Amino acid sequence: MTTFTHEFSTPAYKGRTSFNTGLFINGKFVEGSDKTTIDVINPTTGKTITKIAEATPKDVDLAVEAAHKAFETTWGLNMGGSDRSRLLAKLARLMEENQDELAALEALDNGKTFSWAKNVDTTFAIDTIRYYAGWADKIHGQVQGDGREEAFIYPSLNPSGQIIPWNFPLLMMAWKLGPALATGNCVILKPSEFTPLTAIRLCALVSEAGFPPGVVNVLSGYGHTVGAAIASHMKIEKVAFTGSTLVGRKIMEAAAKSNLKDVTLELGGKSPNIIFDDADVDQAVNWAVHGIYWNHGQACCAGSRIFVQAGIYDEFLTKFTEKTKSLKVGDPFETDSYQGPQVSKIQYDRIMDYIESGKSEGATVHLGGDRKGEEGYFINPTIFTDTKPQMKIVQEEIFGPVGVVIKFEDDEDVIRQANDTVYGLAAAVFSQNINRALGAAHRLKAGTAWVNCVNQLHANVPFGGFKQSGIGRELGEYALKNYTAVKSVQVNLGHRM
Ligand code: TXE
Repeated sequence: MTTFTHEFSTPAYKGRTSFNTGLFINGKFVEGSDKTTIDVINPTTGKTITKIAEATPKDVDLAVEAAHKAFETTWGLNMGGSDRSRLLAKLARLMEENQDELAALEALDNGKTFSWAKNVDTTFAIDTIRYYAGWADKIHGQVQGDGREEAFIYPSLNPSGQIIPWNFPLLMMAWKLGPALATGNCVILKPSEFTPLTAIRLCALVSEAGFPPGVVNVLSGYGHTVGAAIASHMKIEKVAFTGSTLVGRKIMEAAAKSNLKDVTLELGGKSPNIIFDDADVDQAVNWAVHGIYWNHGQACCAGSRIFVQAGIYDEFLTKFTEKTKSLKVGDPFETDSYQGPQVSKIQYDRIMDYIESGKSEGATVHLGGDRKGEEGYFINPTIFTDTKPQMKIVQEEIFGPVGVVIKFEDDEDVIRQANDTVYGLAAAVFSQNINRALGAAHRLKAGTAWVNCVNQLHANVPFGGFKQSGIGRELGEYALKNYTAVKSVQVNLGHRM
């Protein structure tokens, strides 16, 4: 079994990490049943960082068995909410104590900057676990009755499968683990094969916090093998997935064809960011830059279609271009880097193909459109103008640092264009007229509508998509519904037949 040891000696972080890279099943690190491994690549250099154990469907069976056993003995209805709360709070504290190391691992295999990983990803992940620690002893049902009978409606708990992507590895894990563990579920979680390091490292903290064996199982592996085995498993009663719409469909199909397990999906987006002519232009520029370039454009809610009203279009484009030029693209461990490499060669190629398609369909590359440097998967922040509504770069999720800036004339037209996509994850509007802004927010078909801001996410605010951006909501009280099933127990209070 392999151990990953690494000495970080960078401007942003100095420190040592060393941990087992096995699968985490029933509270122990183990090899995969076929003893195969996966190479983890550093996107900054394109070189291998380490090898991790690769799970197979046989390992899914082992994890499911462990989860069922834990559910029947130490977890589920066998541990009270206040004890689950205490364990989650302890996990949050351990994450805080190891926050720099977790942020460094995130920067290493994902390529995001250490400072974003520390100040956003890991901080928000800790907040999320702590938020759900608060819920664990407040999960309750209802009592309803007509005087002759009382029906107690309370949650019954299922073991759940969770499949997460590579863009916010630790954060997506926290979004999934928090509500599942708070409600007494056991979990079989598959991290992305591109970014498994923080998920594996977190397992040691889960053990240290005192979660019973089998409650959290983490299986690194590929989607078409382990992910598919989770989605179609007959003894997993729920699957929660974040990733592409393409794979989301497969998950739903597998759930339907196997045991009709409950499904929640958080999928792609092509979010509109609408700047009306009465917006504070400088603020709108700052937010729009963050909207599209945050996390290298690899955010499902990225404001990738920037609609700007004709009267301020030239001023906005000039200022937006200047601000975008000022973003430093470089090593994620340099303290002044804003943007690191894209996560993988596959993702890099996918984005460059989109840039080529924009060019060949006749859009103008206003800025960027090329790679940065010779090593790793860096792409310069890119702005397209002169687009047409049906171009691929306007309709499809690029998931890279590529924004399209579109001029519009009137409010009606921009709402129609903004809603003209298969997605409906998020949207933003900028205006100093509150009636105009709220009116637009109301009519945008999106699970989240931001007014005079973008990419604001909080543990207590639900997040999820309309249309093909997904099913269900994560975060907030809503996410508890993803892991509970209502049971009605009806009690006869003396009514005789
Ligand atoms: O995603 P996949 P990819 C979008 C984004 C990106 C595109 C492709 O547009 O360019 O998807 O990225 C697992 N059964 N998003 O190919 O494949 C996989 O191992 C079960 C948006 O990397 O969907 C990983 O753990 N699982 C998104 C997870 O699914 C399967 C974030 C996501 O990978 C599987 C990521 C299968 N058959 C990409 N195939 C967001 N909503 O934030 C793969 N997986």
